[in-house]
Amino acid sequence: MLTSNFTSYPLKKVLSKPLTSGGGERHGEFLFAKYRETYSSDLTSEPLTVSKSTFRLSRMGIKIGHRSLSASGERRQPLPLSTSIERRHQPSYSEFAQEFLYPHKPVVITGALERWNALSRWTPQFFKETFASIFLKGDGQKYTLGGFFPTKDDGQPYTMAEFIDIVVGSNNEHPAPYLRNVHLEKFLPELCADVNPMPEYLSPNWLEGPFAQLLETRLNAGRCELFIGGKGTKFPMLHYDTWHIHTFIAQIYGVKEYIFLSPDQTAYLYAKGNSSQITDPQNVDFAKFPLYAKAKLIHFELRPGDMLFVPCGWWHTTRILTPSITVAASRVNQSNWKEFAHDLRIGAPLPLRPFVAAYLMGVRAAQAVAGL
Ligand SMILES: O=C(O)CCC(=O)C(=O)O
Ligand SMILES: [Fe+2]
Repeated sequence: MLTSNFTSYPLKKVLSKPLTSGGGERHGEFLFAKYRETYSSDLTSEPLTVSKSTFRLSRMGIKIGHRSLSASGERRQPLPLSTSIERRHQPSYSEFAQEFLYPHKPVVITGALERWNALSRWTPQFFKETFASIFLKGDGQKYTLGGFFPTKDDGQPYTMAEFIDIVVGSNNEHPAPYLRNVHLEKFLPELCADVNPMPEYLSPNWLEGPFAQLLETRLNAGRCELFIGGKGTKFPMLHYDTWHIHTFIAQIYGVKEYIFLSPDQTAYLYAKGNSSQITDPQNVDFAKFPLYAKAKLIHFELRPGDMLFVPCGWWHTTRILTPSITVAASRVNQSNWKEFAHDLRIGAPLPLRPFVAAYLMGVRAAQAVAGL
């Protein structure tokens, strides 16, 4: 448990370790000073709703308070969807930071993954042929953030070949289960080279480094997570990512549809922690969730080569339109530190909050000194 880690971790030792170098001025304080002031005023007034249970649960793995929407009540046609989010081709880092990262504004970046071999190499067929007889299971892996391997009805693991056949044959009536949030480095380390180099937009990463060890074990240091699903497969919940992390979602193969709602829509979403009780945003029981009628949805597709920036606090979920392979990575840095640290603090049991606060101040100070 994180809480006991916090009590036992030697803070003095952490603070006395040597600092890492790197990063540079571009990601440093001047960015914060310049952009944060301009863009953060409405964000800071946003109520933070992460509960103690959410602190312990995964950002995606454990359902909280889901209700069956099919049991009763009025149903309507899917809501009219608003216009899409912005698409940008290879913005400079400072454009990205100024217009999207610090304002917490989503964007689809095109052309960021051009150097990834995965784009030309990874297909369902490639996974089937290369890893045919491996079992989809996470033995020996720490899945603190709810990585999910689908299993057969009797609980036995699929082989990759069996699973890919289901993915390819998937349809809206019988959707394939979702292999999701699986740590690529632990599951198929040989594939990590195919998703390199990481686009600059993912820098800096405060989830790694000698001062962030506790965060590393909880959030896998922001390393890549793998997702494979078929037509009709859905992410199981409408949510925003735990602890107000940002997430970058790189689409390798196939097409996915995303629904987004900005943080200012939270009042209409029947939130329990960072999950909404509304599981399917396009098929909602309005008798149970009348406020949802006011919610403004944003709808768009992600195609191979696209990279989506999901800013902290933005509600989202997805449905797969064609067999799909995706890689995602989480980030915390100056641009969402305040929200992240707040969630960690209020998620900790009351007596431990001062320790959590002290630890977080240490991490923050270390990053500042390192120039990140
Ligand atoms: O399936 C997807 O692409 C969405 C992933 C996601 O929202 C998450 O891992 O938190
Ligand atoms: Fe998410």
